[in-house]
Amino acid sequence: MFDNLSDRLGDVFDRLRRHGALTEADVATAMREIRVALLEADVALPVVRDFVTAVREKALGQEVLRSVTPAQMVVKIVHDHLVEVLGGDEGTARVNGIDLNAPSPIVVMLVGLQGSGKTTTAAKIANRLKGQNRKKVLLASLDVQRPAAQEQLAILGRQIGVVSLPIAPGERPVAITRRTLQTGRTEGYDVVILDTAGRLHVNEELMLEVAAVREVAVPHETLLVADAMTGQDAVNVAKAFGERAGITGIVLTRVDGDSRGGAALSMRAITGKPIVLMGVGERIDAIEPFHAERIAGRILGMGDVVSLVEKAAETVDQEEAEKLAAKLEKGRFDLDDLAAQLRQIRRMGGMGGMLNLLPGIGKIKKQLDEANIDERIIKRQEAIISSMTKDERRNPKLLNGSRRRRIASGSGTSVQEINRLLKQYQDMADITKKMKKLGPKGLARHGLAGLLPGGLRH
Ligand SMILES: Nc1nc2c(ncn2[C@@H]2O[C@H](COP(=O)(O)OP(=O)(O)O)[C@@H](O)[C@H]2O)c(=O)[nH]1
Ligand SMILES: [Mg+2]
Repeated sequence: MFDNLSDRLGDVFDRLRRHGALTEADVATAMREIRVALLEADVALPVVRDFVTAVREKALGQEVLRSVTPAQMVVKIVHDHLVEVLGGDEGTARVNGIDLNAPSPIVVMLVGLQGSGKTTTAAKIANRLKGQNRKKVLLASLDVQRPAAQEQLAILGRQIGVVSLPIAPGERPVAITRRTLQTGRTEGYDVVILDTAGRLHVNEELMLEVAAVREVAVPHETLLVADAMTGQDAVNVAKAFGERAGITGIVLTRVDGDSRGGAALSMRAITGKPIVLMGVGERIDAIEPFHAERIAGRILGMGDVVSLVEKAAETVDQEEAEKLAAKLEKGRFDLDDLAAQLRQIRRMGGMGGMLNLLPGIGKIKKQLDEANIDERIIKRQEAIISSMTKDERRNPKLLNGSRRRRIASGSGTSVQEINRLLKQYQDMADITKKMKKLGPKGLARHGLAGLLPGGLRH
């Protein structure tokens, strides 16, 4: 997967690398080429458009770190944005693609078109949950559409030593579902996996069947199984299922045969649902959890450049802190500054220990505690801010309802989260204004000197 896209992007960066400093024209040319590369990789048009816009915004606003070249900087920006588009680390809370944080039996329902790989995937997931996580798994086929579909699952189950629900000829999907849940409860299964029937295309009959089964099953996970090789079609299917079937995640299959990778890049952005697993072959063990970071690395093939820039970024923490201090003194504090602070907090390993270093910060501390700040939340907040345009970051007053909705879908968050972040920002901005009034001496008198970022570091 991604071979062609990798090559194309490699060429773009090679050309950039010859320059000493990036001009606006360089960035424009690179973005044009990245756009073509993404389109050739079959990435959906709106996703390409947003991608290019976001990267251009970041590239133009970005100061080049000491000790890296501008081109390396662009590689890093493209990498980070790829990770974001692919869903960041939202999949890491899952175990083999499944969120196991629910009472047993956890119901997992697989939906998708005929031939997308549902039955194979059901067995693959069952095999991993049993082998790696010691889960007691029950498989059940609701596929009464295709002859022998139920036998297919039973055979796979026998191969991996996982029980499948005994077949009752003539039984309808909803009745099979009831019997599966009953068996799951009475026989103490941890996870039951429902393998549903597909159709050749998304149609009303399929959606009604899925809805009827969902109503009875109340699945904890509804995973769409989609064939990566069908590219844009897979994205359209995902969109339809996302709107009608309440999917919680996506399994991309036949990734082994997909050299373009466009589906992977578009899915998360268009549906807002995470890709949780990738099927990489016909064998029962040919399935992998989806790691956005790793996939982005594979697409770019420039891990060394990315880590180089990351190292360089660490060394500018101090510079950032000093700049922020200067802004605070002038009583100016925008969302770029908040993002810089969030980054620092994350690098320093979370809020926990750090807050204790700050005297006289009771109000903020309480808010942060209430907001239950942890690393994942901070990352989401960073994602929100980086989905904003430069103007919006400078001037948060621009953020009306429709902009907030756009940012929510761009960052895979919700409008409520954005509202919370802006409230937090407003509180901080208010404090900086007060600090300005107090002046440096007043700050010291109020024991607030520690609030200045220079004071965060020891
Ligand atoms: N190469 C490859 N083949 C797969 C993958 N997943 C499923 N298949 C094959 O796709 C075909 C259809 O799979 P099946 O599970 O029956 O699809 P269903 O109709 O959605 O249940 C079978 O021949 C599978 O072996 C995959 O990740 N890679
Ligand atoms: Mg099947």
